[in-house]
Amino acid sequence: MTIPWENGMEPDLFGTRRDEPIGPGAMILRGLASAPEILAEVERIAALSPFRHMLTPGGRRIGVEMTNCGALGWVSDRRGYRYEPCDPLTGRPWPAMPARFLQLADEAAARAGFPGFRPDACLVNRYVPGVKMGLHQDRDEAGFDAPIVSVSLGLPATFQFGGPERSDPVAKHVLDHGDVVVWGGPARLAWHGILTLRRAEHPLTGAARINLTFRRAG
Ligand code: MD3
Ligand code: FE
Repeated sequence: MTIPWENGMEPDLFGTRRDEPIGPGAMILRGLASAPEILAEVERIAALSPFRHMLTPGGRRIGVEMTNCGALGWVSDRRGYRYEPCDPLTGRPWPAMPARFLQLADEAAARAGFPGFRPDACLVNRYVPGVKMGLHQDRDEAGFDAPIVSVSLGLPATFQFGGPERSDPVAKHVLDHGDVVVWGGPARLAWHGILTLRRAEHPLTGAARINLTFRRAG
């Protein structure tokens, strides 16, 4: 099925493409996920497994609030970082991955050159002004063959994207409501982070930014 709000691969009236490669294996798909139904799904997920601050293995509270959907969810506590089938807060399985999430993730990955993406985990991050996510790699998944697809909703944020070494130089890109980014192949283990969110209001999310990351974790 075709997603009706997508713009296809054709140049637009201004002769530009909205699909922006930002490095080997990494591509921004501007505005691919701007449908309000996506935020309605996030509300359904958060009603079952609420956003919460997790603890780092060192015992510090993570500033970004998190929840998950799908067969596996990313968790952090004194015992470490890992994926778990049940929400430690509710003792129940994480909410199911909505069908439209699977469709969106597969569509985005395919456009970026990674067909057949079947994520089994979706980490949902919530940022309020003053919150950031420091530079890190995503390496808690069982394998790195599959890409990661991220969806940004609500307030804009500046994303930092480096290379496979922590000391590699970083490029900055502003991610706006509806922007989707795909990382795979040589970009899969790139260091990345989100700069401190600036105070602002978004008509759909208020003073918040929501980020979905679709992963093949198990
Ligand atoms: C590049 N989230 O949840 S999404 C994360 O906006 C995370 O909440 C950020 O980093 C956020 O782990 C950034 C962009 C992202 C996600 C995964 C990546 C970039 C990535 C994996 C490899 C390389
Ligand atoms: Fe990450």
